[in-house]
Amino acid sequence: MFRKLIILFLFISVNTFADDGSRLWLKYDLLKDVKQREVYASLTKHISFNEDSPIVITAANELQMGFEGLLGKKVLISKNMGSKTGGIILEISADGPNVQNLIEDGFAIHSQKGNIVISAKTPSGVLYGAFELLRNIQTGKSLNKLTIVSNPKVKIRMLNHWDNANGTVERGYAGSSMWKWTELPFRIDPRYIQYARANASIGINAASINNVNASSRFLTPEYLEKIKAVADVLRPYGIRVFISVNFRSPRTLGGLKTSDPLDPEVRKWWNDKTKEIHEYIPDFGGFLVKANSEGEPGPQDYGRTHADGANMLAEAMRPFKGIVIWRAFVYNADPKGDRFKEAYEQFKPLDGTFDPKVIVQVKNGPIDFMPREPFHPMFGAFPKTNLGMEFQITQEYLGQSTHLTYLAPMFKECLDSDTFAKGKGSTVAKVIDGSLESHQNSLMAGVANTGSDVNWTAHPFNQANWYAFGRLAWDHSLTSEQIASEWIAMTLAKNKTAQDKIRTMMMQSLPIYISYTYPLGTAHMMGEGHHYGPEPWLAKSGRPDWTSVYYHRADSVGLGFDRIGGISNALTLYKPEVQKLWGNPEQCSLDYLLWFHHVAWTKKLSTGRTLWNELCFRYYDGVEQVKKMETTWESLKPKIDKETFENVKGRLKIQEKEALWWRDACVLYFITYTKTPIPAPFLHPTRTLDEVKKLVEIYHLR
Ligand code: BDP
Repeated sequence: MFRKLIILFLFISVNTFADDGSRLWLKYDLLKDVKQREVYASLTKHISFNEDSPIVITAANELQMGFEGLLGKKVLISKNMGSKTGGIILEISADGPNVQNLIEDGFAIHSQKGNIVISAKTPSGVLYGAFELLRNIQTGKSLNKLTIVSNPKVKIRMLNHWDNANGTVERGYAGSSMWKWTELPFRIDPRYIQYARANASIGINAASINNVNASSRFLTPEYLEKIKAVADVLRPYGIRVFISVNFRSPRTLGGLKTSDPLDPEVRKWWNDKTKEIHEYIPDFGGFLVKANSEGEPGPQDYGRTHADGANMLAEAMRPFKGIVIWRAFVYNADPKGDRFKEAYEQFKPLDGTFDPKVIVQVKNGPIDFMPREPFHPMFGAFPKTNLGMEFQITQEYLGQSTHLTYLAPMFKECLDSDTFAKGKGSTVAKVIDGSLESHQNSLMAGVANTGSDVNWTAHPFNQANWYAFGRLAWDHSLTSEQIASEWIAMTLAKNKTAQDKIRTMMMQSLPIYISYTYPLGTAHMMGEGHHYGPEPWLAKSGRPDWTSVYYHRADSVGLGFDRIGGISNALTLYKPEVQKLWGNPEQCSLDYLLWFHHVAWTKKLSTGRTLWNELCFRYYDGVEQVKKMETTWESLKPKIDKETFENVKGRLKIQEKEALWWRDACVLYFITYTKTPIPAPFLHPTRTLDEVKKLVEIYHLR
């Protein structure tokens, strides 16, 4: 009787187990299908390796852990398998039919003489191969007759953490910093290892650990000790650490009179500091620099250029493998200018003057991580400079941690854009993977969305954006649907119908978000400072280009920023083919229309509606679509873990409330210009513009 009770208790506890999301996509829960488990088990009877580097050992351990969880059996690891079959061989080798086509970090998986061989030229390649094999099992793929050859398209696949020494995270929406600086180097939080595993599983091989608005403190011996401890944890997972540096450090830290990059003492200071860092972290990745941007110090403070600053650091890095990542996110406060053009204009004369060790990191669009931006005009216009991509995974302008927005389609839209730099097919992806101009260094960075929250990203679906970023950095030709399918199968649901529904929800989520926030190519209308919720009426700020009216330019005639003529002419920064695409308001895609044109409220668009009616349609429809997402999610209840289900359900409710906030704020504000009623069948909002303006206080945002 007692035994029966225990069994019953175990049964109940297993079935009520709530998933707190902490295991991300590496859940390794026992596969329910016994037959399927047996098939996998027969192919994974042992694990062996031919070279015991720490990274290869990591790979073997990960496989062991994965098999134990997924297949419910402990598999032994040994050096050299002998004549056994039915196992996994991890093999570092320089040649061989599959290995010849591999570059650093690439891997091949094939069946050979009754075993599955994961081969690579480097230990990290073996690690990525091991995770690929596990992913195949997690997503229920067959392991028979495997022939996978996979090379990363981009060399440095990196997360940028905007984490501060005091534990806060700039634009972080998932708790506080995951780095426990006060505990380091003495205590290693086990989450660092989970973090490393998650990154390695999607091919991320670099992390800058502190905010780009950088404190010099990170270069002190005290902090280098701490960063070394982090680097030691990440190293066996193939991840190299970068530090964001403050350009004024020679003065603030070194006591010098200047930080002028051409001053010999300043150069010596950086040379010595770089050497010192390498004593702590021999495989140091390099520096990430935000200079002369939003008040940060930089070479222009001394009448020098970005290239002078970057090249000085590159010189300090010369004896080592590391590199210098120099951000192109710069803009001056010129009320007569157009911020769209600032970075291009500051950097264009410097093309060809940067040291090969420098990568200029460019945000995907010309303004600032807006939900939809045309690709940055620097892509395709700097043939002699290594250009890297900077995406924002943390959803500063994309609903932060309450709105469900799957970002892979946004990343893809930018990567797949054609710059026409060298004729048709010169995509942004080819610029940043180095293939268009045969550059050796290539980079894709993503501003991380990780924090101290148990599930890392607050919104369970935000995990998918971290996942998608890594997968696309590895292979930008993957489709958003493919990536979503993988992620769903590994995290949320095994049931096919449920998977399909969730994928559809994810694929529709970004267009829905854009619809009730920034339709038709509007931009930068969010609340001041906190960047949450709408504030299209914002007309005064520290700088004109921090207001909303600077961007939407609403007046009694129409809406949108004329970048064809007028003060801007920004469209001319693009190649003629691109100009043709966006230059004519009759032909310009509605997605980008108001980025480039000031369109009359009464103008009939390709949809048959006037601009005003179309705008209203999108705002109202966006809200309805959120409600539909809620209904879909409700229908998935029996198929989803309870805790995750309730978590998402609650956030969708907030999303609905805030979609309404966006809708009412924008239509009530723009109607003051159009003076045209909201078209039927939509009903005029029940609250007034003044009431909506007060919401920012009611929601405690200000
Ligand atoms: C902006 C953020 C700000 C960052 C800046 C940057 O609001 O917090 O410091 O980007 O990228 O979008 O440097």
